[in-house]
Amino acid sequence: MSTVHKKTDAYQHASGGWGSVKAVAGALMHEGAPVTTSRVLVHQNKTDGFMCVSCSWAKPAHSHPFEFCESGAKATAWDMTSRRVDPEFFAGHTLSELETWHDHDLEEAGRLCAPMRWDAATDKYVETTWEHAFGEIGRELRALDPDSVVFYTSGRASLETSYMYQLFARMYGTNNLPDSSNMCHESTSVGLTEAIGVGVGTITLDDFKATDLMFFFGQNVGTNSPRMLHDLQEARERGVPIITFNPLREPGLVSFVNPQSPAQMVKPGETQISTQYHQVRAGGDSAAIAGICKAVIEADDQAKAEGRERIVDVAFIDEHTTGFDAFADYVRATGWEEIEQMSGLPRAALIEAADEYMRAKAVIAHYGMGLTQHRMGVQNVRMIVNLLLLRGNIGKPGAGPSPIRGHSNVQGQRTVGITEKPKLAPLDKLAEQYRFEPPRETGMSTVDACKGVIDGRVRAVMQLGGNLVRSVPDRYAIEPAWRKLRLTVNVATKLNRSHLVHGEVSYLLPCLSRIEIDVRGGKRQAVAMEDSTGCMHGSRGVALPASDRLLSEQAIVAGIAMATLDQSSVDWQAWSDDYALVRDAIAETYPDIFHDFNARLWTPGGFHRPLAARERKWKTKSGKAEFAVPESLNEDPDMPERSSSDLRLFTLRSDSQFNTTIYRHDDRFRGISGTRMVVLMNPVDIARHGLDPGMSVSLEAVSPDGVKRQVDGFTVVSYDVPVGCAAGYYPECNPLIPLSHHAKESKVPAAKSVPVRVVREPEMQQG
Ligand SMILES: Nc1nc2c(c(=O)[nH]1)N[C@H]1C(S)=C(S)[C@@H](COP(=O)(O)OP(=O)(O)OC[C@H]3O[C@@H](n4cnc5c(=O)[nH]c(N)nc54)[C@H](O)[C@@H]3O)O[C@H]1N2
Ligand SMILES: Nc1nc2c(c(=O)[nH]1)N[C@H]1C(S)=C(S)[C@@H](COP(=O)(O)OP(=O)(O)OC[C@H]3O[C@@H](n4cnc5c(=O)[nH]c(N)nc54)[C@H](O)[C@@H]3O)O[C@H]1N2
Ligand SMILES: [Mo]
Repeated sequence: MSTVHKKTDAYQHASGGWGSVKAVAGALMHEGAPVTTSRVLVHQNKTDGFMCVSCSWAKPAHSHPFEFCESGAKATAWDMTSRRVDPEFFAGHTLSELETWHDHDLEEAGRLCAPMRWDAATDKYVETTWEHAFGEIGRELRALDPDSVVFYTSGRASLETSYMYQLFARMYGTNNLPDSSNMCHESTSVGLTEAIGVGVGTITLDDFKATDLMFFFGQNVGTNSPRMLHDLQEARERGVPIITFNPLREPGLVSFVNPQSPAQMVKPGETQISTQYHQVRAGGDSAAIAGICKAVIEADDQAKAEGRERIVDVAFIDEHTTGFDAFADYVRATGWEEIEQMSGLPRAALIEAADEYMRAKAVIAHYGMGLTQHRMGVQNVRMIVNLLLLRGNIGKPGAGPSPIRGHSNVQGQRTVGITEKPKLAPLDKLAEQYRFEPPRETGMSTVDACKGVIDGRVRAVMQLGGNLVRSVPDRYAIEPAWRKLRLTVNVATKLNRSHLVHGEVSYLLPCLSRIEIDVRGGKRQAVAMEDSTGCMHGSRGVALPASDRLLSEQAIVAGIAMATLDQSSVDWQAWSDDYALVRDAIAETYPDIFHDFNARLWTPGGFHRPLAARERKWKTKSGKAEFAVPESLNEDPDMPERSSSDLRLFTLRSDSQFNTTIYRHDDRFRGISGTRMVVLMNPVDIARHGLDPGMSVSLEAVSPDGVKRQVDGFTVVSYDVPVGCAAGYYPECNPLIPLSHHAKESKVPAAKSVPVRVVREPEMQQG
């Protein structure tokens, strides 16, 4: 049986504090470059420095002396490691052997150093030249049907790289431009666009100063966007309540000690973060929000009947919205019994939240993967909007929806055209600017691309960052299918599983990290990104590159474009030698957002993109903000009746990982160390299944298609999870998720509600 060191009291301390300082120091020491790395950290998220490679939280105009957090420092240390995966490393290992390594060990082996080509005779990656790599990739791509090629982007690439990449893919002939947001906030892009006419959040950092209530739905701020804790702490010090909905009591959402506040560090004064904490059932958020809205509407009905001041914002609703009456009728008609059953929360708890909501004049609703990664993920987003619209909480200071994005430039990539959906890209403008006919058919999303790899329609996959064979669902079907591809090209900083599961022709192309100094055309280059609040920032690397054979992502995209396209009106060479020219091109395509891009690149605090919804202009079908009646409060209405022993598994990140990158096998905040192969269960369910904590179990998916999906060697951990739910780690649990189990409209894999059964492993395996 694997060892699980779980403190019985989980993590009793606030997040941040000395634990965080110790973790940062540990990460720097471990990666072997403590002095230079700590110097580098001073430049993190500063106006003239580099944008952190971790999350996408906003960067203030007046920065703290150390504008980084534990997670960001770990991510920086990870990139700045002194270890190298150079051609000598690859000479010592076949890919079949490397496949036996753990994911953590692959990445920990160090930074990739030189362009490599897979050699079939020796089953090894062998060093090649950039020229040869571009030449062969170009020849391969020219021989393929563009619709059989997929160009994936993980969310780190800069605005400049992303713009070049989408333009290249479209000039080549395809809209197959899936990206990480297809697995992440696509439910937001779809839901918010339908509801308020913009696919992104509408708040800025200034709104934190004007708000008087914040909601937190399914986002784990202490681990995944810790710099935001400063903003939350300041709001809490002003007395702003925070109401959290999360199946787990996440320490970072409970309380916080600011490691950069000497006063808090010396006399441990924690800031309580959440003033109400509701442990909603996984997938129960639509029901919980329906309950809050029901309480608001009922209070409003009463106020109206008694001739008192109305509770809903009647003037706003009349002038700015459609669909209010139908929505109000729906919540009136929905019984508390159904709401309680679906949300797992008592009526009193939802009324407590509603009372606070009705007292507040300006409300922000933050949310994350706990809301978007569900079959009803888009509906969840629409329910957030319904809640906000009731009291006019969009388009005024201190109020609005706040989807907290993941990767550091995932939002920006969409802004500059990385999308499989032609209607989201300015195709007419691109046609005119570059004198070519862009493809008009819808391309493949990430889920579609995976289906295409499985059914053979896809012949080549290029990944600009990312680790698809690990991050997507249905790993046991994905990996064998991936090996049948004709061409795989990976642009990456570190070795991962997707580089080992390769096609007949396979290239591994190492790129600079954003932290590193990038000199092209004799000049030190800068790049730009967009944060979660729609703000654009410049970023300039400060560290020496890991190897002299690395190229920037811009240069790699340009190199492949030149080798692939017969002719092109773009001077790719000039663009790859001077990124300011790319910014000019972006400004020409998107003048509203990016006019004077180069001049505004270093604006302290960044420059904002205009957002119509902030001005209460609604670019929706009706021209108004739209209420939506939910289809069902059940988290998966299409799923046939399930047995009462099934659990609803939600997959999580620990504080020691960045997506598929596993720094350590520990989860400090949740008190789990030494392994990630655990399933967190409520003691009631443990007993009901005849199990004991510490027991070794298998997890079996309850799959509608009859395919067996199972993972073994998991240890039962007793944890404060709602009855009927269970939690496990991403990506270890990904083999359990059927590819078809995704949000209905947005196709985001429903990683937060996977029906599973827990099965005791045979006694002999119990060891
Ligand atoms: N250190 C670090 N930072 C990261 C990342 C990382 O891996 N490591 N990843 C980055 C990326 S790409 C992203 S998208 C973000 C992700 O950041 P988050 O959006 O925080 O995503 P998760 O950690 O997957 O889980 C979110 C929370 O949702 C809760 N939850 C699960 N199911 C439900 C539900 O049904 N309802 C509700 N209300 N809550 C639920 C979980 O308990 C968990 O606390 O973080 C980014 N930042
Ligand atoms: N079960 C489950 N599955 C999930 C999720 C979940 O919560 N549960 N979350 C989903 C989410 S929100 C996301 S965003 C996806 C993420 O999925 P992906 O985008 O596929 O994966 P990452 O782990 O972010 O990618 C890590 C790799 O990117 C490369 N890399 C790092 N930095 C750079 C760089 O600067 N440039 C380049 N070119 N490469 C770089 C490194 O080689 C590293 O190994 O996973 C999704 N999958
Ligand atoms: Mo993400």
